[in-house]
Amino acid sequence: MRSAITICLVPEAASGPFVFHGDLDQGCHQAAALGFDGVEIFAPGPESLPADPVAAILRRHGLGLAALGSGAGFLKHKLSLTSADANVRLRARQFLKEMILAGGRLGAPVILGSMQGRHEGEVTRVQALDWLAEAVAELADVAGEMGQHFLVEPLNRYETNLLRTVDEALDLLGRVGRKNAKVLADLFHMNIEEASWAASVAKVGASLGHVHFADSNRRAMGLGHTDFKAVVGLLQGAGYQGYLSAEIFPLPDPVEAGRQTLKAFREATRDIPDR
Ligand code: LER
Ligand code: MN
Repeated sequence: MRSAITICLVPEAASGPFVFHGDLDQGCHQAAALGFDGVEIFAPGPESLPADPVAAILRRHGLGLAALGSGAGFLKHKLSLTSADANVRLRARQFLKEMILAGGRLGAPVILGSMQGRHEGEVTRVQALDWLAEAVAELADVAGEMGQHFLVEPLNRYETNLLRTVDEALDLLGRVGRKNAKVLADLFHMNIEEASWAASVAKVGASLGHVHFADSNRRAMGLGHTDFKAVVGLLQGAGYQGYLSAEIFPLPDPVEAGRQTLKAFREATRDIPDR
């Protein structure tokens, strides 16, 4: 397993669960100085991820790109794959497609989290899940052409009423039938929604594509009450070899949150060959 830390380039998400904010080069400098293997970028959109300059920054700091968050499509542009408005749904797909192309050029997968939207008003749950399945199939195919996974993230009940558990995400992926569409397990959301770590991790198995490494209170791992060594052991047992990416609040400050994350990462992965 590899360690990653989040960098947010979206001013509207300044109070969000991201460790470094504002500047990619500066965030990468701090991530590399702490000893992370990679970074995850929460960007305003595809236009802010030009392949050559971004790849040069990552290379200069010796960092991998773990994933790209797409939530700015929702936060900044109010785009959702399940909006009642067909034009909004179309623009949401377009935004995600361009993010996937930008990610593909940088060798990283894109996350579908808050852009899944929610069912409300005239849109039934059945209708929203139909639209979501159709969009995920199309977007996974775009990702597949770039040799990438497409990451589908269940969120807690305060953020969506669509995919909230690993089971619900797996049901959707079963309908979609694309091998490169994978589940993103955010340990903060899972702490709220899942009945059992062991059952959920066992169930997701090889469909697990990425992990948001956050404690129960969304602070750095080790600062809440998650038994992270047990959880990482379960992930290892499921054969997971990807990133544990710290999508957490920068508390007490970004550097300390990063240090604590790496401390927990190292403790939890110490006995894992090649991590
Ligand atoms: C939002 O809570 C979250 O976990 C993000 O990763 C979704 O885009
Ligand atoms: Mn997350």
